[in-house]
Amino acid sequence: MKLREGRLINVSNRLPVEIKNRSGHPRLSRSSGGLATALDSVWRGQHGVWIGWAGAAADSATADTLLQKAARGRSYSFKPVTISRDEVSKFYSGFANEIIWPLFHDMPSRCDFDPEYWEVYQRVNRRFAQVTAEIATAKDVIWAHDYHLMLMGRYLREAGSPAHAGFFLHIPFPAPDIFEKLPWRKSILRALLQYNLLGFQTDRDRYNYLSCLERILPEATASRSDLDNSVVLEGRRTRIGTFPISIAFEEFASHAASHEVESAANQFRHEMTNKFLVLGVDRMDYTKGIPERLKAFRILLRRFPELRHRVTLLQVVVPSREDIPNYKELRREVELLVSQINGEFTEAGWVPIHYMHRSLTRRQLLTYYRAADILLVTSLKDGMNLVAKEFCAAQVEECGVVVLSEFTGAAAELQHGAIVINPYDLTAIAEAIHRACVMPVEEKRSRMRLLRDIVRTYNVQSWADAFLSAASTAEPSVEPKAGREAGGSSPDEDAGIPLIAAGSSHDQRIA
Ligand code: GDG
Repeated sequence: MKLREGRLINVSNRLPVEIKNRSGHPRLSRSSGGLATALDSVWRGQHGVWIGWAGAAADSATADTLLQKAARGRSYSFKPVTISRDEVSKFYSGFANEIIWPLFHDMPSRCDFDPEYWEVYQRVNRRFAQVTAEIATAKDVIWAHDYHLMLMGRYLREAGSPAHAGFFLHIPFPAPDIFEKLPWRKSILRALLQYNLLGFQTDRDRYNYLSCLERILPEATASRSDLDNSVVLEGRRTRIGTFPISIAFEEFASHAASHEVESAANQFRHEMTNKFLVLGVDRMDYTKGIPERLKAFRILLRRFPELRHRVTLLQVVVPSREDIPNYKELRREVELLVSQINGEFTEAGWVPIHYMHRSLTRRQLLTYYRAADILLVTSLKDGMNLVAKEFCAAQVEECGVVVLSEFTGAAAELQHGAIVINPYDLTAIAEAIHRACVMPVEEKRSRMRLLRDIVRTYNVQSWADAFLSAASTAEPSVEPKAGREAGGSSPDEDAGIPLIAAGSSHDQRIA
């Protein structure tokens, strides 16, 4: 969708390009991570401005020139927000990644509720809002992304921004018993209601948000109908919807079908000489369940000795957030497990786990997606998991199997084509891998065709269109509609109500 009038002002913590210092000189590079990958492809052709942090090496003079260069050939320009080193440590590493990230992934014991982080989080959110409000007009639509910017809606209102403003949360929203541990829970719930539209990955996240309002902010009233769901606080209405993010299916599929990827995949399979290639691709993050996956693989090799020599796990782990202590410990744990398992099982001509700790090029990634027999996703909690969707797009021969954690957002859409597992149940993961190894080829194909149909139909463009269309029509401020109050309903009453979802419940089964 292209906005008929006005511009799209996209705001995220990071821009899709980053300025890095190389040999003492600032240089442009692409940002990594799910958000940048997903968004950069939908923005092509959309007139507007992308606001965000351009990286630690960006002083304002250099940043402007390099960002102008990066915008050449794009339909939108970049506008940087300056964040000091101290702010990066307390806003980004601190509040966002040592409080909100673990809490929203149901891991409160990993949180460091340092009050200073909260001070800096407010300050940086206010700065993002100021930079945005300076350029936003009433015809523009502001789209803010993710847990770094939950307060920005409030500061946009305070700065008098007239533009429609939507917010999309890329990570899960926790249930009230978890969320209420947050010392600043009310401020965050109130600030989110200053946006005109709130988007979540799954219905479960949206129900959790509504349940948190019901318990913590009962003055907010929710009204529901078959087509819409909104919350009114102090005369301002916010629409709430489910918008499962996706990928640029055709782009992944056609690149995977290219001659260069096909021959690289054939070459790789030839070198591996094994029958079954199991693939894992994740950022080094404790939410991705990497130790659980490795332990499950060890159980597989112990319980099904006939698979030894015939199955290999290729685990790609992309370095992430390396200055946060939890992440350093995780790397040690993962590498110890890899060496223990390889030490226990390796024999002449066969190493059970091939472990890569680095970032791959898109071509390498597609080569592994195409060459693999099984994709293994064992996230303990995951907003969506784009890797699962990318794997399906790249499976042009349609015979790979997806083993998928039930705690990913992707499971809501892909459950009928994937083998769904509980990532805490290591035996069940091992059995699922075994089942995928012995699955008849007809079943593999019918499952993969279903998965590919879903991802092709509900792609990143349809996700962006659905969100933008809802954001640009959300009313800035109206009186409450007649309807039931949030305080008067139980969470169960919400179940099954379809909202403004972009294909949130694809009730399709294997043919
Ligand atoms: C967050 C949420 C949500 C991975 N390794 C390489 C590489 N990647 C790319 C993949 C994919 C992306 O990174 C990872 O996306 P995920 O969705 O799997 O996970 P997060 O980074 O945690 O993303 C998540 C997402 O936001 C979007 O809303 O789904 O739940 O946590 O695109 O392809 N890319 C390259 N080399 C690699 O080695 N080039």
